[in-house]
Order: sequence, then structure tokens, then C-alpha cells
Amino acid sequence: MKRKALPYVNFGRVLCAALLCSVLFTACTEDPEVIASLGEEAAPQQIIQLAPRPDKWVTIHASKEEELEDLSKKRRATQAGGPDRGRFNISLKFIVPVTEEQERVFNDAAARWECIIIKDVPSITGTIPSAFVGFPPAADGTVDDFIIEVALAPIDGPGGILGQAGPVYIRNSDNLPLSGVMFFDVDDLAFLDELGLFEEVIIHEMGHVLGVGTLWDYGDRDLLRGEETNPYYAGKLGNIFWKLEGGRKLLPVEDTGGPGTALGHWRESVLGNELMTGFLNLGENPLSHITAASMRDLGYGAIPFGERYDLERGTPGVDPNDENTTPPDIEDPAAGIDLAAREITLRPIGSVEVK
Ligand SMILES: [Ca+2]
Ligand SMILES: [Ca+2]
Ligand SMILES: [Ca+2]
Ligand SMILES: [Zn+2]
Repeated sequence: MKRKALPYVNFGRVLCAALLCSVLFTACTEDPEVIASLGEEAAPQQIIQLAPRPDKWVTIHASKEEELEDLSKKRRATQAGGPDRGRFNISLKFIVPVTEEQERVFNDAAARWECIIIKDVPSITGTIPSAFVGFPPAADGTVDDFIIEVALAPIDGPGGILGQAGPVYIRNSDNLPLSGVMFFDVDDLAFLDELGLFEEVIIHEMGHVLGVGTLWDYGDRDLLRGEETNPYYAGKLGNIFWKLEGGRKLLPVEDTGGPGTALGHWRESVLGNELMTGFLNLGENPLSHITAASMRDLGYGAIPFGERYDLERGTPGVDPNDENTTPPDIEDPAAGIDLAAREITLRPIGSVEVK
């Protein structure tokens, strides 16, 4: 591979983000109270359901938050703290009450992605409809920069569907999402908790909401290819880091399972315990540099800040010129959760045009 300089890697930032994230993660993953409190929330009074998918693509008109634009140029991109205009902010809107610990898990997941997506995008002012039936708008005012409606509520009882997640409205300016939704079945939280995978599931689903596997082929993006034969990821940065991690050829995308599983995850049989495969393994499921770098391919101002991930050096990928070669399976998932079979990844229903 020809070595190229990676001009976007600012190591000061990487270090800063690393410190921030490691603090967050230590706090987040080892706290027994998280485990104790999951699934204890009292049953909501109201039936929560997603609004039916409209027949036609919805276009919303909104405006740019002009006067705050200049401020963004003066702020440092990695400045920590609350919402601001100098960095990429993920806002969470819990439409039904959650426990403090559940809220913390979601906040930590958002913070994790904010360690990767660091570059601000313009805030947008407008009215963004809720993804749920009978709820006030997801946003009525300024969105800085991405709002996710979250509900933990009954869906179909224990088993079956675990959750539904995806982007909802997309910014026309850059084809990045402005709003998204994460809807989890309260009756499955105890099970996730027993496996010790609740936090990882939330980070995984938030990845879909941000566009992993859901916006690869949105608009004029062409990050997913070989769908009919041997699907692979065509994004430049994701592939650079696939190779840096030890992979050969091109990064394989999942080719088995139903819609949403296939073509929406990295290939389980090759990437094993990477977080954005469809099967979450017991133990570690690192969010690798590959996934982090792939956010850059989507168009985010992202840094390839990932966790330690052990891919076997020389792991074969997809050769798009040879339709007959399928990368061999490198591992049998021993135990874990077939997350992809139990999640529904949602595709956007509309876009936001900014005047
Ligand atoms: Ca911001
Ligand atoms: Ca369920
Ligand atoms: Ca896996
Ligand atoms: Zn998934």
C-alpha cells in the first residue's frame, strides 16, 4: 500500500479525545449500579409507537442559525462541556422517563461518538416532527447539531424485537442526519444487562443512527458496492484503516441475514468482535479505527479514534475484480447476541432544506 500522509489526524486532538473517552469509559463500563438499575423503570402510562412511514418523501424547510456562525470559528473543536457551536453535538431527547443510569449510558454513548465526530456542522432552526405517534416535535427551535429521540418502552415483550433505530431527517446541505430515533424494548433490557452488553448495544445502535450501514448509499454516496455478489465497503478512509489494522483487499460488508443485517454491518465472519458487526460477542466489542474512520467517509469531520482491535494480520477482504472469492470465515461466534436479527434499522423518511 502506498503510504499517504493523513492530514486530518491531529495528534493533540487524538490524545485529548483519548483521555476524555477513557475517562468516560472507565466510569461507564465498570459501574455496577448501571447493571442494577437497568430495566427497573416503571411501565409507561402511554403506548409508545413509531409513526408509520409516510408514503412520500417529506421535505421540511428550516433556517440556518446565522448569528452564531461566527462564534464557531473562534472555538476549539475539541472543547469539552455542554452544547456549543465549536464542536459536533449529539442531543438526546428522552420522550419517556428513564432511570438516571440509563440516561448515563446514553449520554456516554453520545460522548463516545462525539470523540470521533469532532467537527461542528451548522445548527439548524426549525420544527422537526417527532418519529413517534402523538408526541411534540423532536425539535422546535435550534438543533445543535443532531437530535436523537430516545424511548425505552414496551415493544413486543421479552425476545423478538430488541430495538429500532436509524436516522429520520437528513440535512440537504451535506446528506448528514439532523434527527434520529432510538426505540428500545424495556422487556429486553434485563437480558442485555445479564449479558453485560447494554452499553455496547446503545453505542452500536447510535452508530446506525449516525449513518453506519444506514446512509452508506444515501444520496450520491456510493460507499456500498458489490451488493449482488460479494458486498464490500468502498469508502476510502474505512479501507485505509482496514488495511492498517491488518486486512487485505477491501473491507467486507455483511452478506448474510435479512434486510438491515446484510449490507448494513461489517461482515461478522471476518471482522469478528468489531462493534459494528451484526453479532455482538460476549466480552469486548471494540469500536475500531475502521468504524471511526468510516465516519469521515460519510462526510463527518471525524478522526479515526478507535479502540484496540485485534484483527489477524493478512485477513483477506473482498477483491471486487474476482466475484468468486469470498473471504473465508475466521471465527465462529461462540456466544453473544445476534443483535442484527433483533434490531430494526430504520431508513430516513425525509430531508431538511435550509433557507
Ligand atoms: Ca455544535
Ligand atoms: Ca422484545
Ligand atoms: Ca461480532
Ligand atoms: Zn446493527
